Amino acid sequence: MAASGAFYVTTPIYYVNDQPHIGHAYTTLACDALARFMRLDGRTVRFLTGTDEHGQKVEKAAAETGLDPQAFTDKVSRHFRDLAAAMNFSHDDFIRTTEERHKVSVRAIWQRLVASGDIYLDKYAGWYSVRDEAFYGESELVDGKAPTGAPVEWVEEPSYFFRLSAWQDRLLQLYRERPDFVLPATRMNEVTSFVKGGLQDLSVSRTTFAWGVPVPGDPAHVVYVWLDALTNYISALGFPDTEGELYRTFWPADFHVVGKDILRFHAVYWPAFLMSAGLEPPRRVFAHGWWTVEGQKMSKSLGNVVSPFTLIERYGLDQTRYFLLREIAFGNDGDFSHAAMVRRINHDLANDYGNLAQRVLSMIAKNCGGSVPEPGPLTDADEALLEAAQALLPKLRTAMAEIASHRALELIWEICGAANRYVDAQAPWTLRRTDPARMATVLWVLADTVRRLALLTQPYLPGSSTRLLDLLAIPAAERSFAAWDIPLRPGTALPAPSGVFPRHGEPDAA
Ligand code: ME8
Repeated sequence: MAASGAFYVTTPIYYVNDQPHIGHAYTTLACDALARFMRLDGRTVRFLTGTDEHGQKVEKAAAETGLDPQAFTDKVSRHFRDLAAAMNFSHDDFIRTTEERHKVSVRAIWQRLVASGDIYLDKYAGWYSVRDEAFYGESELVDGKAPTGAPVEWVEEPSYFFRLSAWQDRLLQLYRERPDFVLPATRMNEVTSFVKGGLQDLSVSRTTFAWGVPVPGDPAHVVYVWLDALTNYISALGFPDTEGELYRTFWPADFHVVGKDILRFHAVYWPAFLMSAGLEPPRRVFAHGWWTVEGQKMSKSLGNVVSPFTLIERYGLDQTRYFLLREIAFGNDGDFSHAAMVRRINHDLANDYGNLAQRVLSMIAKNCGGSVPEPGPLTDADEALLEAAQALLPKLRTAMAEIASHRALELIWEICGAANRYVDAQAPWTLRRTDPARMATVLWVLADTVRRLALLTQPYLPGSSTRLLDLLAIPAAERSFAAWDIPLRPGTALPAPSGVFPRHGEPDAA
C-alpha cells in the first residue's frame, strides 16, 4: 500500500511520431494542476510524464524522415520536454521508453507474466492499425476501417498471447469492489459492459519489425508496444525493485489520467497485466474528453492543429493554462476557439481577477502608505466576504478529489465576483474622505481575500499567483494551504503594485 500522504499521478506517455499539440498539453496540464494542488495541501507527490518511443508507428515516422529510430526519437522526445518547460509543468520525472531503466522493467514484467502461466506462443491472423497500435477483430471493422477511423492492415505472424480471457471475472470483481476505479462514472459503465461482453486473449508480441524491447528468450519477437508502454508507470518507480523506496511509497498510483481514446488499455489490459504479474492495480483511471478546434476534429490533414507554443506566445502562459482548464468540464468534450479564449482572458482574468487585485493594491499604495492597513471592527458584510473566502479551501479539496479543476476555478471566481461586488458596495474611494478608518478595514478585508484567492490559484496559474503573492509580501513559508488561516499582517510594507492580467488587444468576437 502507498504510504499515507503519498500521491502518484501519471499522464499517458505520448507517441513521438509527431509534434505536441493542445491535446497533449491538456492532459499533462490537468495532472500538473492536480499535482500542484496536492503538494500545496501537504501531500508527498510524484508526478510522471514521458514519451512512448517504440512500435511500428514510431518506426514508420522515423523512416519517413530518413533518421534511424533512436536519433528520431531523441529529437521528437525533446519537443515534449520543451513543451513541459514552456507550460511550466512540475513533473518529478520524465520517462522515455528507450531508456535502459524501462527496458529492464519491461523484461521483468514479461517474465512475471510467463511465470504466472498467462503467456503462450501461437499465431496472430487479423487486422492491425498502426495509427492506433491496436489489433481489431473482423466484426469490429466499420467500412473496412478501425472503429476509430484509422486504416487497418492484415497481419499474419507468430505471436505470444496473454491469457486475457482468464482475467474477465477478476476484472469484473475489481470494478464491483471499486466503483470509482474508472472516472467519470459513465466511463466505468462502458468499461464494465466491454468486459462483460467477453475478452479475447491478447497478442503481446510482434515479429514483422524490430523497433521495441526483444522478448526475453525469443529475440525474433518484440514486446507489443502497449505492454511496453503501460509498464512505464512502474519503471519510473524503480520496478522490478518492488522493495525500493519509490515503489513502496507511490505504488499503486492514485490516478492514471488519460484521454478517452486509450481508456480500454488502462482500465482493462493494464490491471489484468498487473494482477497476473502479482502486482496491485492502480487506484483510479480518469478518462477525459476530446478537444475539437473551431468545431472540427483536429488533424494534420485539415491543417487545424493548434500548437500550445503558439498559444503561449500569443496569449501568455497562464492565460493558456486558464483557458484549457476552465473552458470545459474535465471529462467532457469541448471546443477550442480563439474567440472563446480572448473572452476568457479579458472577462475572467483581466476584468474579474486582475482588476480586483489591481484596484485593491493600488488603493492601498495610494491611501495606506503602501503597507497593509490596520482593520477596525468588522461589519456583517466584512464577515460575510471573509467567511465565504475561508470556506473555499474545503470546497476545492472536494472538487480536486475528482480532478475537477474547472469546478475549482468556478468556485474561486464566485468569490472573485463577491469581492468585486463588495468593493462597489463599500466604495472605499468615498470612505477615503468620509471615514478613513473604515476604508482601512475594507481594504484589509479585500487584501486578505485576494491573498486567499492567490493561494488557491497557484495550482492553475502558478506564475501569476506567485506575482500576486509577491505583491502582497506573503513570505515563502506562508504560501502553502497550511497557511490558509494566517491573515495579512497590518503594517507589512508592500511593493509598488503592477497589473498581473493584461487585457488581450484582439476583438472578442471572431
Ligand atoms: O495514445 N483532445 O499516445 P498519443 C484531448 N502512446 N486530448 C488529446 C487529444 C485531443 N484532441 N489528442 C491527444 C498514446 N490527446 C500512447 C499512450 S500510455 C501508456 C501510452 C491526449 O501520443 C489524450 O490524453 O496518441 C490522449 O489519450 C493522448 O493525448 C494520446 O497521446
